[in-house]
Amino acid sequence: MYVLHAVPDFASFAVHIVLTELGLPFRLHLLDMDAGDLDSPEHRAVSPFGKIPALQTPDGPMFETAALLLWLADRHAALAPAPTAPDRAEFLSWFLRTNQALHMGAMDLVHPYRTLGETMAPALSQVAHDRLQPEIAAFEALAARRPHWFSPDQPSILTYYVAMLLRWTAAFAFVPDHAIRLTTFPHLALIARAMEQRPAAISAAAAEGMTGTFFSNP
Ligand SMILES: N[C@@H](CCC(=O)N[C@@H](CS)C(=O)NCC(=O)O)C(=O)O
Repeated sequence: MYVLHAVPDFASFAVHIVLTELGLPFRLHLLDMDAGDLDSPEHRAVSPFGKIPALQTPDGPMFETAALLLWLADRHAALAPAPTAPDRAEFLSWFLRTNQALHMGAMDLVHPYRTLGETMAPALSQVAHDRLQPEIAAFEALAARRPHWFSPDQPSILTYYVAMLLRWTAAFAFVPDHAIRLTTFPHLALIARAMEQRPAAISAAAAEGMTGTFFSNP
């Protein structure tokens, strides 16, 4: 059985949904950040940098959101083009871009004070916002093309990963004026709406205290 080290509404949410979507046996190991659980030896044994998410697998512990999602998709042959599929190349490019640019940008928008301190936080937030706008526009253009791995018609590890990050950029911006909503990104809004209506996402969201339009209009 998999054990997912999670904090509600952290990056573990996407992995939680994917485990549920795949119908895999797993246990949610909820940690309390304020109580110092992320620094405990037990968590550090699975997640050496003390971050969320981490996953205990039959092959050993794993950390990094993208690694977990990709490994689950490959191991269970679902939710991503197979390694030998012709569209694997393009899928992988967008998946890594999500991890490197969207995820990192969202972190700076939500937690700019962690990188530059309280005084410079609004400036970093502005930079993150200005970088994320064209980044999200590129994902909007991808969504308009509707490849089967980034479409409202079926879930993938990419649709769930991006939907989670769009929740963050819309709802958790450190500077409220820098929030990026889906009103000007209609194709991404379609994906977000479709993903939040899937039973797996509804069930994982409910377990983490989220309901309703948690992706499309959080
Ligand atoms: N690159 C890492 C980032 C992980 C990360 O920063 N997770 C956040 C939660 S979303 C965390 O653990 N924050 C607690 C902390 O930084 O102390 C990944 O994708 O897994």
